[in-house]
Amino acid sequence: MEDTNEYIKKAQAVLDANQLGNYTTPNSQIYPHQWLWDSCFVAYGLAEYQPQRAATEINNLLDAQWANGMVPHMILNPTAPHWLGPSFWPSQRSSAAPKHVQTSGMTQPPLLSLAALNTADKLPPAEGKIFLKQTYPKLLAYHQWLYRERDPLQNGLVVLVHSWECGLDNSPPWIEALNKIPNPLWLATFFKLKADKIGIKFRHDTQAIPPHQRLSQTDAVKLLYRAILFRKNRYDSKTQIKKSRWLIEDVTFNSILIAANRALFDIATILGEDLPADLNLRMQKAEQAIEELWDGDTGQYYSRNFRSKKLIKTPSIASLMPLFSGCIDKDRAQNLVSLMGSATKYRPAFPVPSVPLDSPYFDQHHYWQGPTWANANWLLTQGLIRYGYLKEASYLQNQTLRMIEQNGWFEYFSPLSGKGYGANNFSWTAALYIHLARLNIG
Ligand code: 2M8
Repeated sequence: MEDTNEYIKKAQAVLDANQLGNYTTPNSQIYPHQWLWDSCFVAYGLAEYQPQRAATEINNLLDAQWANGMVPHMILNPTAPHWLGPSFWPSQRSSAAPKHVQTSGMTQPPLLSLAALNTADKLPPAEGKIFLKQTYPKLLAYHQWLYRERDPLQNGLVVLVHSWECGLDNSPPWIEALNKIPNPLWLATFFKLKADKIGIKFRHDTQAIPPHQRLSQTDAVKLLYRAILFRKNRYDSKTQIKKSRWLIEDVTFNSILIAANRALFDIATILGEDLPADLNLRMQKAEQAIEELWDGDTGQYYSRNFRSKKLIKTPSIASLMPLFSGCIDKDRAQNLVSLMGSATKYRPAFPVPSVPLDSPYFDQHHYWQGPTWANANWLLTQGLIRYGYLKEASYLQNQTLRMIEQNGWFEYFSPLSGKGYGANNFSWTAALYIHLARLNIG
């Protein structure tokens, strides 16, 4: 058996192969742009051996920051033929978009402050401080944008306008909420005539990867249509929140944001700065507001429909993510750990499946509706460590490493057999392999 160092070298080769100038694509063929949370995960891996490249990765994200503070979820490679390229996202429709680069019009889970703090920690001390000094105002503006434009009720929970923002594109709670909204007549007719099926031949992901492993064509058309509606509103959050019915206070996103708020606070402290009082207040509110997403009957957290204010009680891996926030109490954490250990739900041979095994949605091959993902396992490992569940964290760390070693650098894996699916040579799998392999849980 090859030893861990050999695998780390292979992981580094994956990250090199996917490097494109100042950033690392998730996979150079299937995902030829820069993605926000992918690059944050990549920065965690890079920081272990090339912290300067991790800093460059983060700086490239921040260089595309919009004037209102938003950091876009995709920074586009103008020459790549891809369905979500510059012609799909004419970011110039918003006056807040940067002129020197083309981007998407929405954001993604806000791991940035965490990744920046971790990178600074791995740089030589003086360089780390300079890096934080340069990035702090931008990180601050990003957190301010999230609470100013996405928390309209000022309750501490941020609202997402599209499932691409939560990163778990076709996760059952999001799809279920979407399916409750009637389609306009032309789209309903389109589906009735099965005209959406024609498009699958033109999707470059389904040309390279068996279609049943990818987002279904019906879901893909619906997600594209919802993004186009946001584009029509010039990516203006206020207008979208006023008009759209597909608005969700997402539990994964808000859990990550709470952890990132704490990192932003730490960065401010290192620099001798005080966070603005109103932001501080909202950050405190957020830590209490996550409790509104708790459901006592089923003993887990859920995302909430912003319009109806009802929890979307469809189980998915998102229900476990408040462990990452670090702000829930010990009893709640214990509940989630027990849930994660349940053999009929989240504990197959290669945990943690993106939806529980007993869910009607569960399909071991199908994108965010069953497979195990390295980034979700990494978030949960960090959460378990935060709450002192070291045995459980080591188990998850080991299973994740073995799964990747035995099956390759895939985008996602069967939780039952460990077999890899989706894109191969996937950056966050490689980067998080490196980070997890070096993580000393004790
Ligand atoms: C997937 O999302 C993009 C759209 O943003 C896509 O479907 O093309 C998701 O898995 C997302 O979490 C990820 O960041 C992105 C790139 O890896 O791919």
